[in-house]
Amino acid sequence: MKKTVLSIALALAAFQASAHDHSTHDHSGHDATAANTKTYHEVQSINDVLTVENAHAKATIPGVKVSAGYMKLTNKTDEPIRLVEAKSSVAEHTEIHRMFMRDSQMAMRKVDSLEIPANGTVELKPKDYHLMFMGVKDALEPGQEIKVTLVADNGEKFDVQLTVMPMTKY
Ligand SMILES: [Cu+2]
Repeated sequence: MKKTVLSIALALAAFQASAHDHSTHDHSGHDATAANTKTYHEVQSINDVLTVENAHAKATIPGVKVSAGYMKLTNKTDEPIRLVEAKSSVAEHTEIHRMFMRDSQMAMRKVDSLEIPANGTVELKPKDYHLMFMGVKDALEPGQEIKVTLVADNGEKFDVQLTVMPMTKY
């Protein structure tokens, strides 16, 4: 299964290589990303409904079983999409979170739903919405691909591939 996912990832990466824009990414200072740039998905057209860009997750720190995932989601339909659940086999619990300021400190909480406006976008990014992986089973290593299933309130599921990025990226 893992092998299948990887070969699809490589095929996709090759296919998208021509559209790959390096200018928006900082590739300096982390040699381990040589592998990442091969498997990194700039754009994943999931289906007629959703496009995902720049989906990535943080590598885990040794001994810490928590990670976060980020991506830009584009809704291609005339109806809003409400994501109510995220699932991944890499962690005991995967949740949709949002960071906010509380008493001048950053805090975060689980959100019940994340709305992608009709014909609009939402970005999961540091200090904002993100996926939270808690109870990560095996350390997430840079270059690894992990699958996350996003579930909408109408039951529709979207499988997204996230590339694990080195901690130095943050
Ligand atoms: Cu969080």
